[in-house]
Amino acid sequence: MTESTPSALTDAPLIDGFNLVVDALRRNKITEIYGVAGIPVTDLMRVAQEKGIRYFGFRHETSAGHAAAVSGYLKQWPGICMTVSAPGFLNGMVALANATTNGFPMILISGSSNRAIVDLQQGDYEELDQLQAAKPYAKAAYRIDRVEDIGIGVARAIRAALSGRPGGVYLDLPAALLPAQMPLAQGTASLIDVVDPAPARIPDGSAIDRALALLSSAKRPLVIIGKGASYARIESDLRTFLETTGIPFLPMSMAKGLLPDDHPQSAASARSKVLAEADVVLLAGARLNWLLGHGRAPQWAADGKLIQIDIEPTEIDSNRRIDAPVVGDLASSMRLLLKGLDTIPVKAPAAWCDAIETHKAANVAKMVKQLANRPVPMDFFAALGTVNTVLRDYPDIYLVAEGANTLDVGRNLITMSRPRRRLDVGTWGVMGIGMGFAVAAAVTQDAPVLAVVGDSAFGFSGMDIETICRYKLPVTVVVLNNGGIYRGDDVNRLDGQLPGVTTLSAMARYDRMIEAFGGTGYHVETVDALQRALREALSSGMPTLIDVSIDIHAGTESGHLKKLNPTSRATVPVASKA
Ligand code: ADP
Ligand code: TZD
Ligand code: MG
Repeated sequence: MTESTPSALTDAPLIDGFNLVVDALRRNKITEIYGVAGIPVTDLMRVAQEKGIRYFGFRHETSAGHAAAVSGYLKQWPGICMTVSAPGFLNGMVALANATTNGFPMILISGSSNRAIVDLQQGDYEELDQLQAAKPYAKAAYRIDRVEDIGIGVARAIRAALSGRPGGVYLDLPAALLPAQMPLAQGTASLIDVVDPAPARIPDGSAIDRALALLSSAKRPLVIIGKGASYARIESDLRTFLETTGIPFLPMSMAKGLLPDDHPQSAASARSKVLAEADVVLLAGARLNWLLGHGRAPQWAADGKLIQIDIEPTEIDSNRRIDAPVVGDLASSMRLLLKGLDTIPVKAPAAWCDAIETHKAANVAKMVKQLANRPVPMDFFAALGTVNTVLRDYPDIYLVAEGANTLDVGRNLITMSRPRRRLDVGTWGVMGIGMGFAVAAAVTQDAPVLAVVGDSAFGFSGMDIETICRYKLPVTVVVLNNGGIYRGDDVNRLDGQLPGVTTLSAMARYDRMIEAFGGTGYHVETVDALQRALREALSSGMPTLIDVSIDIHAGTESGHLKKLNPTSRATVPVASKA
């Protein structure tokens, strides 16, 4: 950790790799690092902390990685996760791969062992060829071998994470690099301030005209808003575009709140109808992956036409023909579409909007009836409806969501009114984002956070409530405890006394876990008790966990993904053992 040790030969002051890495990060607006300490990065973390970067130490690298990823999503700037070699690195890889899949900019920086020994597989401490291991799952992967290349290595990582479709970048720092020294003046001069790493990509004028012409011919137009639009922060122009044209919109999960869920043009409560009937659909930062039935029948009208705005040219035609591709960044594209309305006006036909309105009203009435129930034990509707009631008083709260029924029912019931406030399992449906996302939302947004998680989902990152308590973050965790993955009433088909495949402990008291770390716990069994506990938790602004007892028979196998699990044996009667 030498910043100014004179060189024996020249007397010139020296700087080491520890300081150069930290200086390179600081010069590029990195203000937080999430990680788990150990050989060879502990001192790197200490130098970072010494020089003013906030360091958040986790209990598991996957949580730290998820924190870095969601920090990237919220800040439009790479979040940094730092891990030790081999096992720590691999724990972080889940988060890096998830970031790449979702388009979140992050950099996983990992120390690595002695290259000469690793490459000959001679059995070094924590031996692993990390660069090769990272490559298939990262948007880009680099190793910095020489101290004079630290500036370039960090610059490349930042640019790769942010440019085009953002993603996860791996940066390998061999242990020997960190104490290596070079003259201070040259070292400082070697650092790079990254300029314009996410340049605008202006779409062609003809692409804009083609898109508008198609929209203006539509009888049943629809706009689908994805998390690319949330990331690109286009809420203002998007709203003007939608309100000028009157086109109904459907937000993808993490795009909820970009326009308020209660906006009159939201078609969320008529989702199946609009997908099946729309004749022209504009995709704004959303991919036609499994979450949208690949854009195909039976969910979609087979003869509908599509417009897709995306920064990634190869996304076009990936699942279905795109009639009017707009390859460009969403901010520029939306600005040009809006301007283009002067010459090519677009107006959604009233008959279509009225039909959606009627359908919505019927669905909303059904939901209101369902929400009036207050069963004991609670089901998912009662619990999540209550969460929604309380959150009306907290429109700025960041909501983290994971689980199956907890996630799916919550997505429908919990309304969002501000952009980028809903953070969830995203494209992969990955469990374990909970505590990491909550930490990063709390520390980067300086705002209260509510994590609503299934009891299984909580288990993947639950130990990091200790992290939440240690940093005294304003995070409330609501665990919907139905004693299982999906449901708590699975049976062991061989021996009914033993747990079934999806069974967890229904009598588990997750609230007592947070008490062990100095936080506040509640255990609730009724709607009223949940409402009271949640209000107290949110007004305290302190780490709190509410264990919510849910009927073990509530919920469906695979949540809303039943069709991906068509041959489930969950409902097949257990064969007699006689
Ligand atoms: P969702 O899960 O909400 O449907 P996806 O992650 O599938 O969203 O899609 C997001 C899309 O947005 C990706 O294809 C990505 O390339 C694109 N995207 C991300 N940032 C931008 C941007 N600034 N401009 C244009 N497209 C973007
Ligand atoms: N492992 C990982 C990393 N991600 C996954 N998605 C799964 C396993 C499989 N899985 C799901 O897809 S949802 C889920 C698992 C284990 C948990 C559902 O149970 P829960 O939610 O208690 O969190 P509900 O409310 O009981 O449905
Ligand atoms: Mg559960």
